[in-house]
Amino acid sequence: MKRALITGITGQDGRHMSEFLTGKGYQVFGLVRGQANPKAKLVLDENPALELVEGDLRDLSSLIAAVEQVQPDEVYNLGAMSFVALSFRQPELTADITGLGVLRMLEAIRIVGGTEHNPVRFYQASSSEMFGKVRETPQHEGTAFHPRSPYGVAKVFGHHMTINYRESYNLHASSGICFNHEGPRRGLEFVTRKITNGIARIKLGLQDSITLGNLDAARDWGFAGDFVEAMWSMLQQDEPDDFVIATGETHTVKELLDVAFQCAGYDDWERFVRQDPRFERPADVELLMGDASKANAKLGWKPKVAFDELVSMMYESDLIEETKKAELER
Ligand code: NAP
Ligand code: G4F
Repeated sequence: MKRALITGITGQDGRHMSEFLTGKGYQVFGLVRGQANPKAKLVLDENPALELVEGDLRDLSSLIAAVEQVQPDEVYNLGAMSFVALSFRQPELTADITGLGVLRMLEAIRIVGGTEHNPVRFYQASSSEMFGKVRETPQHEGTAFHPRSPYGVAKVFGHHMTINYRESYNLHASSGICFNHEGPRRGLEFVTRKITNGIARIKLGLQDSITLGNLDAARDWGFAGDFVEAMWSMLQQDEPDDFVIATGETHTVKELLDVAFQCAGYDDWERFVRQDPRFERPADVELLMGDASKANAKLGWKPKVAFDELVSMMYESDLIEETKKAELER
């Protein structure tokens, strides 16, 4: 039975990866931080086969202890301060968790090591935010980085550290340069979920509008469940490498609003949307669109869930969740 250690187990991708790897017959361990992490119960309820270990990406000794305890075959480093807007307000914390956290995880693996016949394989959650002010469209593995946020800069650091450990220590270390991926487990702070949840609440009469920032930004939005399959597939290759994971389609926030409001039967989203500079960033990434042809050719990966299906899946899930909450409050 293969053993996998997942950081960021309480996040969107960690929860998908936990289920996916358990389904593949892995023994799965998830790193949780804090003395009483409120999301620990949720992830154990979702996957009772999961085992939790304590540790924090800001604390090297805790990561060494976790790797010693788990003795993983594969480590998926999904933990991060992942909210771009917050990274402008807390840049040092972002550099520490999202940037230095990668170095600490790599160090923990290097120090503990695997066996000669069974070295640890490492996955780093790199990001399309690294392309930032994009130099070309679509973006591929060879496109130059120009990060536009403290988060993007921290991810570039983690990305290069992963390559450095691969080249210096012969570590099987791969990065997925993942474009935006979403789903019902997406945090409410991200624009897709903020919109689908807001529309569900409007439909139920619980709120009357949604307040947003930049509506012209365009993203390549895919489904998180599809993306974790690509991450796993990277660690099954003979050679480590870096791969863009994306759908190849791009949509503006306005297009997202159109599709999402239509799911709820509204044709006129402008009636419900307010704009507030509070939700704008000091610098934004205007356009992302990925070219995942390398992942398609080498991993046989392609996305299964289309943009409209993804938005509808999220809206329907939010409607059910908000209806349940409203009934409980009655
Ligand atoms: P997410 O939902 O925000 O989850 C982040 C996870 O990181 C949470 O489990 C969080 O745990 C954990 N974490 C935060 N600080 C930590 C620390 N100091 N030590 C240990 N764990 C810590 O993010 P996601 O969407 O699943 O994304 C997974 C990874 O992919 C992240 O690295 C993200 O930057 C990257 N990524 C995401 C996307 C995307 O579109 N989703 C695209 C490209 C790259 P708590 O519950 O304790 O806060
Ligand atoms: O949903 P977002 O916050 O995602 P963003 O910034 O693209 O970052 C996500 O994807 C990255 C991959 O490219 C990940 F690395 C990262 O961890 C995260 O998962 O914002 C998307 C766009 C932005 O241009 C933002 O300015 O939507 C725009 N937007 C407009 N109004 C808003 C809002 N974003 C948020 N979160 N909230 C708004 O009210």
